[in-house]
Order: sequence, then structure tokens, then C-alpha cells
Amino acid sequence: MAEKSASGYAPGALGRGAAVGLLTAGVALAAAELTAGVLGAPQSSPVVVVGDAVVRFSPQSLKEFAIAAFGVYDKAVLIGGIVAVLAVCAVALGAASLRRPGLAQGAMAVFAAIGVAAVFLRPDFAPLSLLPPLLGAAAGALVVGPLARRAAAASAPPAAGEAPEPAAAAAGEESGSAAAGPAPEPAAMEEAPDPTAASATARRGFLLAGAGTAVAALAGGGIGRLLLARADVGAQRATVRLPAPAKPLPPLPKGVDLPIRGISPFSTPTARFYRIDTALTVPQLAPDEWRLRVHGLVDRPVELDFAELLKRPLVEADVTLACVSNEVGGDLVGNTRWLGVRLAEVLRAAGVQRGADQLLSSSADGWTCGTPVEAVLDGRDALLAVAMDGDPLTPEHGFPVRMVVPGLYGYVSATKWVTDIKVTRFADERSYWADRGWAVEAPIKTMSRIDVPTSRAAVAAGTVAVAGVAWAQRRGIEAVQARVDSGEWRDAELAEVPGIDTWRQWTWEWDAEPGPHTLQVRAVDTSGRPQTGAAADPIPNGASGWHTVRVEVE
Ligand SMILES: Nc1nc2c(c(=O)[nH]1)N[C@H]1C(S)=C(S)[C@@H](COP(=O)(O)O)O[C@H]1N2
Ligand SMILES: [Mo]
Repeated sequence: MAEKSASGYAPGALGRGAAVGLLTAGVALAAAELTAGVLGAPQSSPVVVVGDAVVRFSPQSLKEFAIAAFGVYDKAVLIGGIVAVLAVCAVALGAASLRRPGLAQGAMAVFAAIGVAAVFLRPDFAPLSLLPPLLGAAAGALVVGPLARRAAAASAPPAAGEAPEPAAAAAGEESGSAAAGPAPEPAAMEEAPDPTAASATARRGFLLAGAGTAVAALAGGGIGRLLLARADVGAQRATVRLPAPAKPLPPLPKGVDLPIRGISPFSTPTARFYRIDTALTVPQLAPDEWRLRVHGLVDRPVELDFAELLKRPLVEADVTLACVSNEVGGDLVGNTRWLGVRLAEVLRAAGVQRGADQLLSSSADGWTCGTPVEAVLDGRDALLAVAMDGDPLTPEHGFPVRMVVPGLYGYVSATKWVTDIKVTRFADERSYWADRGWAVEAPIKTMSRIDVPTSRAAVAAGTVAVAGVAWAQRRGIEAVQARVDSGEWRDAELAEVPGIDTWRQWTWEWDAEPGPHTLQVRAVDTSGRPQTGAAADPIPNGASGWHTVRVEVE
């Protein structure tokens, strides 16, 4: 073939090879995306599928690192990382495949294999979702040959006119050195009247083919994305009409919010409510497709659809949700008013059998969560929630139905997109995070946070409002104390609260003197126990220690 007529890579050849690689990868991804779009299956788009597999099978330490380093951007970073790795591989393979065209076909086979494996390993595996990676790889394999041929022709040195036919490629070295020779034989001139023009034509041919391929890939991928957006449940969510609660709560007490700038508002706006989950794409569950199955160690398995759920009495509950990964002083915690059906009622309808101690709930995307049966049946507001802050759940927070159980960290209580609850025993089955080194039972630890002043803030000397929030769900906050430079603990003033399951605002007036100072806070729950100062990491059952903030008073 023509590319063999050059002894090394001709100028521009590497660039063209890289372009061939990128174009091929682009075509493969676009075809896969288009297929996923036609199938209406967002969970089968290859980058997402591979990303999900990385999330599922990467070691615990890596996940910890990702959350710590990238916080809520961990998903974007992961997708970006996969795309970057893919691009680097594509460039390298593209360049190499100019000399060894078989490589690219091999790469497509590997691409298909990785995609197929990642699809297979999904808990929501459906045979049709094998189509996107397979058709993607096929499309890539189809275009790579012609593209590589054009790239090779365009990269052949001008005098390649001497050896225009593949048969002449055996000339190898000689024809390469002939490239440097200024005067071609007249005989050769007859076969290729103007080699410079010929290679210019070849370059143009490659450019055109490349541009055409790029446009086709962008269009195909774009249409795929559009089709996938159709699977969005936003429209269905807008039509959901929520019945009024059978037992409405009184409005929040007036004094829940202290007039202090920078303090966390008592009610967290949904748009600013922290989000934690393993889902790379937000599961899109239409209410009329939603079903909940309650089974396992029960007398009568129960199956409910959304309309049936809403026919049951709805209750409201003010509950502060907290993530076990929240560091001392962190913001993976939020408070809102939930609306939902008491999970205890549904369990009673099913009849929990003796010996069962765990509710193993699953989400539509296969995440699992283990909640103590006892916690749900002891009278607390454990809900199958359908709304937060007066509106249907947002897709990010579990639309159409999620669990909320006051007093337990989210990973053992707050299944979003919940579709299945198996009544079982802790001794028999382990949930997603419990299987990855986190505690099996995880009640929320008493915790307090300083919202203002912020760390390293410049503070003017004089009266300073130190303020924040504290929480001890199921027990309630009885007191909050603050101290400066490890001095005596001083009682803070507390805001009102509607119950024991929410956080509570606090503030303390500090007479600040110039210089560097250290502020600390601790909460006391209603059992009289002060929050421990012993520092612990989030893993395995939640961080502890006193939030400490250093400020410079001027
Ligand atoms: N389906 C599903 N539900 C889930 C999770 C998840 O990964 N998948 N994460 C849990 C964790 S760890 C927490 S802290 C809460 C967070 O709920 P939020 O994102 O609505 O704030 O959801 C819980 N529910
Ligand atoms: Mo969490």
C-alpha cells in the first residue's frame, strides 16, 4: 500500500493518522449514541455505560478520592476522563494504523468488547442495550479503512507518482529515496503527469472525506442526543397532581430562621439541596411506569403503582437528610418538608414476618440500601416520599418516589427512584455501601457547623455574630455551645424548630478582639450528651469532631 512507500512517516502523516483515529472514534460513538437514542435507552450510551462500570467496580479508595477531590463534580470528571482516555487511544491508534491498518479494526473489536461487557454487568441489563456498542464498533470499522487509505495517499511523498499502484509498494526504501530525487523519469511522467498536483488532490480528498465524516458523526450523535432527551420525564413531572396531605403539618414556626446573613436557611431550596448518588445519568422514571414491589419475608407481597400510592393517606414531615460522607463542617446535609406515604403502613399491609430485620430497598438503576425494619416501624416519619418543599421530587432527588427515614444517614435510608423493597435479614444480604466497607447500621451522629464567619474570613473587631446549624435527628438539639481559642464553652441562642428531626439554627455573640482566633462549636442533644470532640473520618459510620474555624480579626 502507498504508506509503505515512505520509509518513515511523511510530514503531516502523523497528524492525518491522529485525525483518522479521532474521526473513527467519533463515528463509533455517534453511531452508538444514535442507536441508544432510537432505542430510547439513555443507560446504553457507551460513555455512560463504561462510566457506570468504572463507578461500580473501582476500588472504594478511588471513589473516596473522587468525592473528596471533585465533590459533586465527580461525575463530570469521570465522563471527561473517559473521553480523554478514549481520545488519546484514538490518536495513538490512528497514527499507528497508517502503517498497520489491521490495528484499527482490532481496536474496534476491543471497543465493542468493552462496551458489551459494561452493558452485561449492569443490574438493569436488557439484550437490546448491546446494540449501541456493537453498531458503534461496526460503524467505526466501516469508516476506518477508507479514511486510513485516503490519509495514506495524502501523506505519500510527491514522487509517489512513480509508484502509484499498490503493487509497486514493494519498492519500499528505494521509492522513499526517490522521493528526494528532483527529476523523475519521463516514463513515470506519463503515468502521473504532475506528482505534486496528484498529492495535492490526495490531500484535498482526505480533507473532504474527513470533513464529511466529522459532519456525519456530529449530526448522528446530535440526533441521538435529541432522541435521548425525549426520554426525559420533565414533562410527566409537570403533570403530576399531588393530593393534599391527610394530616397537614402546621406552617413552620416563625422563629426557625435567625436574621443572620450567611447562615444556612432553615429550609434548603431544592435547587441547592446536595445530591449524592452513584447514577451517572439521572434515572428517568415515568410515574405511570413506576411500580413498587414489597416482598421477601412477608405474609402477602404487595405491589403498588403511583396512582395507588397516592390514594393512601399522605403525611408531611420536616426532616434533615445527611450524607455519611459529610466531613465535619461539610455541606452534604439539607433540610426540607417532605410529603409521602408512611412506609410502616405499606409494611403492615404486607405483614412483616418474625425474624426479618432488614429492608433491602433497590432503585430503578440497581443501587441497594439496607434499613433496619425497626427504625421504620417505631413510629417515626419513615416515608415513601413523593414531594419535597411542596413540589414533586425532582428527577435528581428520586422522582417519582424515594425513601426518607429520619435519623439515619442517606446510604442506609434514603433510596431514590425506589422500585423494590425486600424484607430480609442483615445476616443474609448486604446493601451497596455496606458491601464496600461502610457500616451496616448508621444512625446520624450529633453534629454542628459554623456557617459564619467563614474560615480565614477577615472579621472587624467588636460584636460578631457566630452562627450556624446543628442536628441530632430523632433526639433533637437541646443546646449549642461555642468557644474561642479553646476557652470556656458558652451557650448559643437557638432558633425555633418544628420537631426533633431537623437541624436547628444557632447564634452566639462574640466580642472579637484583634488577632488570629479559633472558633469551635459543639451541640448537646436532648439526652444531655454533648457532641464528641473525638475526630473521626466519614468511613465507616460518619465523621465526628468539633467544627473549627480560624479567623483573623482586624
Ligand atoms: N438510588 C439511589 N438512592 C440513593 C443513593 C444512590 O446512590 N442511589 N445515595 C444515597 C445517599 S448516600 C444519600 S446521602 C442520599 C442523598 O439524597 P439526595 O441526593 O436527594 O440529597 O441519597 C441516597 N439514596
Ligand atoms: Mo450519602
